Amino acid sequence: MKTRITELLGIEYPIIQGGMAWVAEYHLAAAVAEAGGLGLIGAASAPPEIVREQIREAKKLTEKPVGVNIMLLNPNAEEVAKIVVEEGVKVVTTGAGNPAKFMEMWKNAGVKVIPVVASVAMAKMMERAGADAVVAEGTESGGHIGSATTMTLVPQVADAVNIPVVAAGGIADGRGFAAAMMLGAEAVQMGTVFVTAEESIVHNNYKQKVIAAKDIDSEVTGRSTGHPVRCIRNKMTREYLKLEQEGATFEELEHLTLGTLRNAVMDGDVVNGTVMAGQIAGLIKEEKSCKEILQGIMAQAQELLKGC
Ligand code: TUI
Repeated sequence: MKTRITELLGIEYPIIQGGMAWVAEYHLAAAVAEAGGLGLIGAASAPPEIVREQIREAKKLTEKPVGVNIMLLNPNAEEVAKIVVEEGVKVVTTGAGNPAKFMEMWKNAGVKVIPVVASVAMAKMMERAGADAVVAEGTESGGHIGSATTMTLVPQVADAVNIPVVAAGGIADGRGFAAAMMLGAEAVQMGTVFVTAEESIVHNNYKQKVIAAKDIDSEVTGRSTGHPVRCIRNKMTREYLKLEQEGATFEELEHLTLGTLRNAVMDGDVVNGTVMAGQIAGLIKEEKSCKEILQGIMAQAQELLKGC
């Protein structure tokens, strides 16, 4: 399937892997790239030199394009922004902020820039700043989220900008992919389904927690702090939401989640850890390879989109 996104990125399928903190490391990114999508290394809060190392390792595993996601809340974002240029990365996505100050450097280096946005205003601002495309990310997504749903955000962003739009949030199969195309998207970005991929290095407890999740097992912590984060309900979210309801301070709440995503992903602590995942976790029933995930989605979507 050809869209402006497959042409822009030189990929076979219009599917982008989310730049998930701790999860989106080079094995997963290379596997998605080899399967025909755009794999991403999630820089998240990693030290800049680790990001450089990850980029180099990915290149050893695949010659296909692998991008980097830069999380703009990271105090090291500027250093990582320079490293992607030094390492010859061809595609950057950004999250949790406004990447305008890095745009000129990236454009001069020929890097394709795809900011993740959660509003029409931000999408328009990114187009004006020179973005090549935007990811319109709905509140169904895992991790740090905005408030608009994918169903409402994607068509509004598609109407507001001329650059291609990638839909994210709540997509994990061919039906979601086809629906996104109907809403005006030219690609999808998915995170949660890749958490459970065979090539994903997350602890098995984390994968099983996503696979066991049902439709309404999702919670959002941090609405009161201005940093809403969607994750799967567990002991941590129950304690967090109770404290939040009781009017706990930002510091008290931060204390409860500091380092807990790492603990869940790396050590398998899915009781006190933060198990970030989107609302679509309930749809995911088994571990599959990235190739099976991409080919399954494309086959189902192409059948549904016949005649469209
Ligand atoms: O960035 C994400 N998802 C993330 S980042 C992350 S790491 C983290 N861990 C703990 C606490 C907080 C973060 C986990 N998940 N998605 C992309 C995204 N970007 N969603 C929403 C936005 C966004 C929000 C506001 C983008 C721009 C924006 O603009 C505000 C501004 O600066 O004007």
